[in-house]
Amino acid sequence: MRKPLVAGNWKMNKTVEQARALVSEMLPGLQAVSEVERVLCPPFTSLMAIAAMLSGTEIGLGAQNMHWEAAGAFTGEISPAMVKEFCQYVILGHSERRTHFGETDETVNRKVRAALANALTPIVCIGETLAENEAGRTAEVVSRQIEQGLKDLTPEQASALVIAYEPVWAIGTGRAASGQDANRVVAEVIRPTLSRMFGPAVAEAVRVLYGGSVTAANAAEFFSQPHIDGALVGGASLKAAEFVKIVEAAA
Ligand code: G2H
Repeated sequence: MRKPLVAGNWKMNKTVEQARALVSEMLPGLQAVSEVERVLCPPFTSLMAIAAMLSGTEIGLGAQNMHWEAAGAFTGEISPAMVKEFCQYVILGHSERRTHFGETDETVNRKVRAALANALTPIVCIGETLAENEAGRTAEVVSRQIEQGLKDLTPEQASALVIAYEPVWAIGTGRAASGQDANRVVAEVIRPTLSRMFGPAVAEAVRVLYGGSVTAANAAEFFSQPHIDGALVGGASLKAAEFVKIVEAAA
């Protein structure tokens, strides 16, 4: 019922020339897997070039961040309309943005509302740190991130977004959560929180991805879980053959 989605978060990697080469290498493999919604999220500087390469394909393009304001004196920032020129998706609230750039649930909420108002699909990242996990605070942290990050959305808006559950201790560390553990958080915390806020139909309809050290070797373990609808892939999305394998595993 929920179409699987696999997005590649390239983070701060690839010049335009390198980005073009990577996309050329993976494009034929990606195009063959139409059962999966496929999204590439290169850095801002490559969006225009990659948009041109993806034009006429069903592969989506996403930015990794944006500001919530429409325009103005915000040096170094990118507006929703600028993202919308090239993209259909935008990753918001990634833990690296929260940790290194001071993003909070409140700023994530502003960005989510701005993305939806500009007809962009937000991929909203949530997840607990290692210390929170070990202190048994996963449910509290994850539900707070949803309650505050998705505050004041209508059920219709909420049903249009995508959530990426990324336990912070699993990101880029090579130490993925187990499929069962991730599924349990989605089933017991994420969907019930969405249900309380927006009703059971929305909670069932929203796609929830797993993120954190997903590889071709472990992807199937996540995709076989009933509540996990795909993945937000970092490091492994920079390797063409491996990323195609991950997308194939979601089909
Ligand atoms: C988590 C993920 C992509 P990686 O940040 O968002 O990255 O797969 O490298 O852990």
